[in-house]
Amino acid sequence: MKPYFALCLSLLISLGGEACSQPLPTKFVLGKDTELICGRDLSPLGEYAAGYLGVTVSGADGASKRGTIALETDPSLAQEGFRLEVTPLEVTVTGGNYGGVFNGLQSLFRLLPAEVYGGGLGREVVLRDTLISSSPRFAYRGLMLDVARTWIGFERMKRYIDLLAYHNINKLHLHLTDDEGWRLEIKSHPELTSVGGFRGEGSPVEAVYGKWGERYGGFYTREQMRALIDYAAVRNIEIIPEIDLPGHSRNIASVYPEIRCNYAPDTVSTVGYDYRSAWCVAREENYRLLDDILSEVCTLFPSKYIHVGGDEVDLEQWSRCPDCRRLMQEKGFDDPHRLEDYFLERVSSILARHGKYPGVWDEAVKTGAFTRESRVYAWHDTRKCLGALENGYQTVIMPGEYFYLDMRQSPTEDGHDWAGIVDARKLFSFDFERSGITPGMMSHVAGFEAAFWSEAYISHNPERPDYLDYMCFPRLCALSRLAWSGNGEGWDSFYEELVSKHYDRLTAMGVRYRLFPPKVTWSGGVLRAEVDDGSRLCYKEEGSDREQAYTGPIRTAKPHLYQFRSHRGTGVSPWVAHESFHRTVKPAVKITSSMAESRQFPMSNAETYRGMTRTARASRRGDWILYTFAQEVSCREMYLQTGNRQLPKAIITRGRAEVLYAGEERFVDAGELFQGSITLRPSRPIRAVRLVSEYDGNGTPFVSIQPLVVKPRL
Ligand code: TNX
Repeated sequence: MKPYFALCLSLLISLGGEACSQPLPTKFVLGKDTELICGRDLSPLGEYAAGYLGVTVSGADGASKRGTIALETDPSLAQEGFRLEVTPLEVTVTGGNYGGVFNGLQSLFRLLPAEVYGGGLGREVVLRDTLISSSPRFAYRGLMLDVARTWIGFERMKRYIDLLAYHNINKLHLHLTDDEGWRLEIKSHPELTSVGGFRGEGSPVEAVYGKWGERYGGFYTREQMRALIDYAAVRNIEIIPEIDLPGHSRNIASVYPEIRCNYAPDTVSTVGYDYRSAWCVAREENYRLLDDILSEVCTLFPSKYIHVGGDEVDLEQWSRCPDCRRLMQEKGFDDPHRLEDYFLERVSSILARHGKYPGVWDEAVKTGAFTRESRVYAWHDTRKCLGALENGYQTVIMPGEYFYLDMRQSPTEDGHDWAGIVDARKLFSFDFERSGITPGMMSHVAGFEAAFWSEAYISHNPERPDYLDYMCFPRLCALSRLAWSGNGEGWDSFYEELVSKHYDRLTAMGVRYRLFPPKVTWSGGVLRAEVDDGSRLCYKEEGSDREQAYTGPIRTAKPHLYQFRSHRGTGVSPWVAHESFHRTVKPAVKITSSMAESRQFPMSNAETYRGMTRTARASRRGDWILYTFAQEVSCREMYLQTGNRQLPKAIITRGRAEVLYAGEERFVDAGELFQGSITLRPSRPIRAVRLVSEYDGNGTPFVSIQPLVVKPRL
């Protein structure tokens, strides 16, 4: 019987026949008397929902006092699809399965005031009659978090699971191991985390990202991971673990050096550190160790797929190894890539014994020989997506140019840029047809995944959640929409929805999201900043950190002295400025060093401002890099950087800068390098600058030198 009639009937009985003359509610009122009803199979979901809605849960046959919310499944609906119906007496959330009910609940949350995300609504809310039916376009809607480079602990991971759940994202791919960290306890080999979980300060695992003076790291115990798996499962999220093999394995190779190839490495260039990162393919004992590790992973994780990496293997290590060469000969392989196939096939057969399939990065299917039972994560570009699809692999679409959340969101912000500039709008614009993916290939598309790689995060204080939030939102809102229903509505419509709905929701969730940058113009001596998203504009002047409210255009002849940003709720835009702020000059400079230059990246790269230079080895104490200017340089600011752009790796680990001012004979100290770099604000013209190392090594076989960034006096 429909509860509406049931209520009428029960009122009839209790009030002796006069009941239906009582006015019936015309709208559903959600309040503390509302009851939530669900069957036993949905009870974790009932508890979850009740916590947010501030209502109580009854069993499936609970009697309604005043309106009910019913959760139920109907297998005739699509998997993960749902129907959400609001009538004056009842809210019904019907799902094709558990995930469908979950998705329907999220849809209900979106009908409620944003405070619902704070838990326990705590006030009455009147709901309009509604009927929403929906089902996802793709079964795979994922986020990859790289917890190996930058550690994200248990509680913070739970928060992320919640945030993903609010966005109907149903896969959390955890990159648990890499050169810089091993983050999952393996009971049969505790050293993997007791040693490999930490780097720097006495660990055989070198610190490489500018955090030198401290031990850094962490890991999930098996019990914690089980708790995360369960926590995620209640929220319709499957955790897919990744153990990155056979490359990106410098960490485990530092803990168990015997897994490496059989030749003496060059450790002169690394100041004593064995930089090799690949497993030896020919060493039989390696497969026993892998069996131990992967068997534990397979029994811990319910997911059908275990991601085993396969990306960016340094094939030279295998070419130099006599054992690997012999194996190639024995097997008749003419290409070292076939060794990767062989290695991963062995790994897959371990997984198969546990009823699991491999997930791999696209390199792993380069030869096309690898098992079709694998799921391919196509990350390089759209061509690689095509390649995997054409070969008939189930493919997760995630080309860096659209889906890499470690890419910067505008040209002057933090983040990598090797795959381009990726903001929410770019992500949202992904188009199958334009990428050459034909309707015939679509059955092989598993869905989308965004990836947050974290080697550049370490320099941004991973202890603060702001950076991760800022890099993930609202780009994940766009991913969620793209994967759930596509981008057919167009960006303008989606942006309008971001501004009118999502920004307030993200604020209620406590997400430190990114607002799009304000527009800054300067004309007729008037500097203006504008926003179109209802955010509050602020500015600061050069030489001061004080952020003041922007109340109107600024009359100035020096627009380069101002920077602007805007705030809305917990969201913040990047600092932006008039283009004159970013103007640089390229004074003629000669760069010399006590370290030899690499052949591949010669000094002329940085000297001509064309690109990065590398030395032929890491720096030792006393090593120097000297920048000599053809003419004295008078400037507002000069930025000298060792290491990769946006990434304090391959830096002069610790050192100082010295300046030779015009007309002087001696270099004078100009300060300590911070993460291999320094910004000078010289008050007098400069002839030369010298960076001097005070530390041995940097965990890599070279120092990178970036072109100077010199800002003129205007
Ligand atoms: C490439 S994507 C990598 C990662 C880096 C990332 C930086 C992939 C499979 N490998 O190791 O963190 O680029 O964007």
